[in-house]
Amino acid sequence: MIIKKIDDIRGTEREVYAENGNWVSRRLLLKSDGMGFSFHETIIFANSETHIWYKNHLEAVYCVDGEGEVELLDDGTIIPIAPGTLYALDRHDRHLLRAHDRDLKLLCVFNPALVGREVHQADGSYALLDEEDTV
Ligand code: 9YT
Repeated sequence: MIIKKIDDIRGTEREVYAENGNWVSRRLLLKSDGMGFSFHETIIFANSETHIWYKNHLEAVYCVDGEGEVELLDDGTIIPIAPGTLYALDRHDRHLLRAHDRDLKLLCVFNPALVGREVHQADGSYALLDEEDTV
């Protein structure tokens, strides 16, 4: 059995900050853990907007704290995000993720699993990487 504690991840390779400063992702499970998915605690900082398009991954996101919204770029639909809400990007939906006036705390699952220190590429995606690739 694998046991991880969030406090043991802070300040390590598994704590990844967005290059634009919009979020921090603490990666509790990665590809190397062998579960077939990765599992992250992600904090989206208050009053931020992030363009995301996970064209190479499926992601499910469950909100446990804060308040924000997702805007789907295909049709402009706005989905309010609050504790208890899950959204799953089953269509690789292009979207904007906004945190309102408090940080959003999200639990995120990625399939295929992220391998390590991925940050968003210019188009909002993560590259598909093998463990030996560096990011
Ligand atoms: C919800 C979302 O996709 N935020 C961006 C960060 C990502 N979840 C990650 O790498 O943990």
